[in-house]
Amino acid sequence: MSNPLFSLKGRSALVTGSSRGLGLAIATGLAEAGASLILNGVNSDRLQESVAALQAKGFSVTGAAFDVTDEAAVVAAFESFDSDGVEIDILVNNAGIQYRKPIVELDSANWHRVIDTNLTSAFLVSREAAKRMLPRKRGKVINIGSLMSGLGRATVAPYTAAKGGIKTLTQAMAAEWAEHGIQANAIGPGYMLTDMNQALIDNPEFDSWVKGRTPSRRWGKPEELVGAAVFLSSDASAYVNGQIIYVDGGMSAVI
Ligand code: GCO
Repeated sequence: MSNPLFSLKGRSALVTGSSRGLGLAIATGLAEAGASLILNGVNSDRLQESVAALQAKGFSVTGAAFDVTDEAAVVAAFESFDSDGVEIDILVNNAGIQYRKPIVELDSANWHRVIDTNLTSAFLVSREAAKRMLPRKRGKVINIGSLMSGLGRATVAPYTAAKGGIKTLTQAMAAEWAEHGIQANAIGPGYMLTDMNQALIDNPEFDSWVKGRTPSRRWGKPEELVGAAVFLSSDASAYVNGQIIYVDGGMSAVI
């Protein structure tokens, strides 16, 4: 019998960018902890496949296909949650993309695309969620950062800037919302086995660098984020605000 402190029974969670990868792993873990899940993605076919897969496991899951970078679409999505009587208790801002290019070769369109998807979306979605959480005096916002929330790597400047912003946006959210019963925190994944990283995983030199630089001597598995996500989604973190929990095999702790 797991400790009721970590139970998410009776809670609704929205996870952005959760058709696959880290978002789907986190959504699955929150569902296993008892939450009702709303998956999100822009590709409705892929989204529905993931919804069906989780429903087949007996979880309470629906899908909401909207572009988290499109302000009007975000506002409309929350208005439809309202009209459906859905209250979002837990928001996980996971949507993110990667674009690798040296700064001097980087075009501004791709800069904005990464910043919009990885950072501005967290503002847009959290603003709508918090408008509804504040009167209820309870809520959880979990922003997915990265090792790059605190460290830089060559050729991933927009991703690094966005993830650094995620860390400090989380602190700003805590500053405004903690007194109203809303806990805003972040998770900083390390090098995880995801589609986004496949090119790196397949690169023997990069693969051995990750394994040498990480105390755990391996890449992380998406499901290894679930513990931190359930903790930050549950009553167990009622007095935790503005923090980032690195789930990175120890990479950010060593030189
Ligand atoms: C890269 C990777 C990283 C990881 C992760 C590390 O190109 O270095 O994509 O950004 O995805 O964010 O925490």
